[in-house]
Amino acid sequence: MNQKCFIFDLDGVIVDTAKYHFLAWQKLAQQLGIDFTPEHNEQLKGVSRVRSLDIILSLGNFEASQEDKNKWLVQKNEDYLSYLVNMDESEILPGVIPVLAFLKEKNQKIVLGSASKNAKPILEKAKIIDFFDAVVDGNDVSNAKPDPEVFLQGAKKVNFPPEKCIVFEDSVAGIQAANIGGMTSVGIGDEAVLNEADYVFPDFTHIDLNFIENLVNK
Ligand code: B16
Ligand code: MG
Repeated sequence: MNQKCFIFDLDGVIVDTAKYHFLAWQKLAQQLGIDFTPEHNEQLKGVSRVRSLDIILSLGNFEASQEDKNKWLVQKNEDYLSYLVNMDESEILPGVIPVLAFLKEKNQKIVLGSASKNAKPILEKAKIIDFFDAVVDGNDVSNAKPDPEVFLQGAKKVNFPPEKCIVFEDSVAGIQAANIGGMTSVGIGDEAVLNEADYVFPDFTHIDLNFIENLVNK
């Protein structure tokens, strides 16, 4: 039986939590008098919480103590979690469930590889945690994407070599991480932005199950 390991990023691939990250960061930016737009928010996709704060502070040429930064990181996460309180399976991006169900039916390994420290509660709220054979998230890794650590840890958890892994990612850093890790990369989003990926689709509704089957048998 052909078996591969399919690794999914979370935000921007399975669910669109970027909009909630934006609202929470925007609230903090306003409080600090920093102009923070949806365009700026693009720079935060796939980036860790700590690094995201540094990017926002640099937008406003803002110097801050570590103590203040720690306080703001807690505040931002509390605000972010408050937006997730009512989250449910309706937040799953179109076309994702048929792909997960197909992979499950074909006995493929399914792994989550996300920078988010909130990944597990999000998968639970979306009622899809049972699809996953392993979850690696921001609590497990010390090196952020484009370092391949998150994906390599995921592959190791299910005992698969990188060359048998396929990564679905919406961020440039995530595609680079998959490539550096020696995995097949599938970009979800704009082809012009994700041009380093082996394959790119605008979203999962554009992914034919034959494409997935070909990856399984490659
Ligand atoms: P948290 P992903 C990333 O998730 C988000 O894209 C990024 O915007 C966020 O800052 C990061 O998770 C950390 O999230 O604050 O929940 O720990 O795309 O890697 O699934
Ligand atoms: Mg992402």
